[in-house]
Amino acid sequence: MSPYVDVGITTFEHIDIYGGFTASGCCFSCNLNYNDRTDKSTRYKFRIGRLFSVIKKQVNDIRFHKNRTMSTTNKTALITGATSGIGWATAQLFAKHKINLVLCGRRQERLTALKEELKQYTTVHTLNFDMRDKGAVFSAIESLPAAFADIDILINNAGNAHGLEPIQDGSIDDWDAMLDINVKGLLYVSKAVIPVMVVKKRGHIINIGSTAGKEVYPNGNVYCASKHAVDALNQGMRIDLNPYNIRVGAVNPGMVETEFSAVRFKGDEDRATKVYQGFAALQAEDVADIIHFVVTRPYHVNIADLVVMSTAQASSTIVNKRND
Ligand code: NDP
Ligand code: 8X3
Repeated sequence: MSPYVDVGITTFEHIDIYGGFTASGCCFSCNLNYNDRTDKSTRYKFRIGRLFSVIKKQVNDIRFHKNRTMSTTNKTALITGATSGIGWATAQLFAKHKINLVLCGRRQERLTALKEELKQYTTVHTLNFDMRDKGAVFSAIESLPAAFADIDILINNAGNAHGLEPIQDGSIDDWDAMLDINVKGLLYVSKAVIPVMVVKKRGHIINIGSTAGKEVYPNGNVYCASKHAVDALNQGMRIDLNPYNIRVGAVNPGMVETEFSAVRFKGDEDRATKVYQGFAALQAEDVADIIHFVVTRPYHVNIADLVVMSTAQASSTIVNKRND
């Protein structure tokens, strides 16, 4: 259809779009001269064509500035480590924004409870696998029903610290666990999900790193190494997936009050609780809010690398704790 519309001049003198945008302002910007009634019809057509393209652009600008977010309704997100902490809170928030969910973890009873709770908001599918088990990761993701297989958002969240010992006293089993889960498991899940995104030339991967991936602290050695690896993989994924229009970014929290320290200290709840005493630590919901903010930016905006700490924390080792 031709963009040129043959209308009388007075017809568009009173165009009013979204209250307040009038033809006079528009004509000013496209330099249409009302009084030049001697112009040939073709020149009017040309100018009216320009007028309509200016109107279209301004309407788009108004819409964009009114709501600078991207809708995630009916998108599908796969979240690893959804049975606890940051992953759990992200699943809750995503569900309330009608994002279809694929929720992963090892604790089946928690996955079942989550699905039961969240199905009032969105569709939920659960996958039970151990991130260390390469075969299990691939067969779980390959088993996704069609309604959940087209993943738009991948939250690489599952992971933990195991132990807090000087390097000479560290447990090899702990080292294996951290490198196998936090690094290799993240790679397996990414390898299984990325092809879908490459084909459609669209997708968003958020890697949950840590301040431990930005600086090393005493006794953090292998956990810090695993999170430095996540930092490197975040950059590497962003570079390699750049030709495919895929967004890749990391959210790197400081201390968050979750089951993280209970796992690190192997169930020693007293020691775990003390980590978060005397200051207002980040909560899992704070990080979930940030993850939701990241995924709802307009598609041309990619938050590549974000660090968040509680106000009381200045670095891995400097935390302003009350002495009471
Ligand atoms: P939680 O311990 O509360 O949650 C960890 C999640 O990871 C659980 O859902 C757990 O599920 C899953 N997970 C752990 N091991 C495996 C495995 N082998 N296979 C499958 N899933 C596994 O900790 P957070 O929520 O705090 O941690 C989430 C992420 O945030 C981690 O990557 C962590 O390193 C990072 N982080 C945490 C910080 C903190 O201070 N809490 C700060 C910075 C980053 P299940 O046990 O059911 O398998
Ligand atoms: C978790 C935060 O400071 O315990 O990644 O390493 S910290």
